Amino acid sequence: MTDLSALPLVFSDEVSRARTEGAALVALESTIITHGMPYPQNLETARAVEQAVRDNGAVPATMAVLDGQIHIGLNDDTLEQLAQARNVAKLSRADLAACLATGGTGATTVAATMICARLAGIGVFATGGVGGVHPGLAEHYDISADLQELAQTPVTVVCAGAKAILDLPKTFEVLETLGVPVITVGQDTLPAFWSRNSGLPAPLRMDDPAQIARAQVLRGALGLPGGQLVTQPIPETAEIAAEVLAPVIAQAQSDARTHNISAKGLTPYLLQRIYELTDGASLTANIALVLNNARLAARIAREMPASAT
Ligand code: PSU
Repeated sequence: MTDLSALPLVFSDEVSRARTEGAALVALESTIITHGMPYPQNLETARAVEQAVRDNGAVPATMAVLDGQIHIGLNDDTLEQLAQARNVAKLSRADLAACLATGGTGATTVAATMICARLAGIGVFATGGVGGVHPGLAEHYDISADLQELAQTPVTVVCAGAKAILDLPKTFEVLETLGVPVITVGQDTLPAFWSRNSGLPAPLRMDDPAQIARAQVLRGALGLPGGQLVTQPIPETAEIAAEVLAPVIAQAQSDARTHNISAKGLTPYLLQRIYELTDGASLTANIALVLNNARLAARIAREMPASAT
């Protein structure tokens, strides 16, 4: 067990109350706010996602590191400050402790949010899309730390697949190698973030939130480390067809190469470029899929016993 007293953890009033009452909790990340969407849509989305969790019977816990403290749940003022802040660090497993030690401020990626969720005893987390294997692996070895985190931290992550800017076949191969259950909800093929269908078969399909929660609990009981990746397709009315998006993604990737963008800067750059190239349509889709994932995560969280983590 982690010694929580040694950690600078700050719980929001809403999350503290939920913990006392044993209410269902859903973790939310902050990198999507600081690096994934422009202001003010990032703030509006963060608020709407929290509300979607509440409307579906759970309590939201948005994670961030502020002045060297891990915040589990943010109040509205803090959410607003974060949404407008510039040059906030993007924290993953490798830099979380260093940020705490130096009193820094940073937004949590999927990997860092999973770590914070586990500390807070939260077993379910909703986001848009996990990181993965970027294309051109031979020249630029870029694999998101999110994948390794799924293999070791027992949190069920609800997303709309990996972002379509990634090499999806390689991303799901890596997850298979790492022994991460990849579960699709409602269809037999993996979704592709802005589009419903990646053309890749879903390794597992489960449509019942109670079964998804139970599978996470049984993983723990079996002595298997790690979480599960739940992939839910974007709502039909909000999707952008893969054929429409493919040339846009190719253009954004070519622009990233021209400007020598890599490492932590790559995903935010590509998302921003695709937003520009689609006249904002990619953002509208991104918002719709995150909200949809928040609703499902709340339904899974309600089925998860507090001791699941
Ligand atoms: N989901 C979104 N938008 C985002 C992200 C998720 O809809 O920006 C963030 C998550 O924080 C995820 C990160 O961990 O993108 C992946 O970044 P990278 O490829 O650098 O690992």
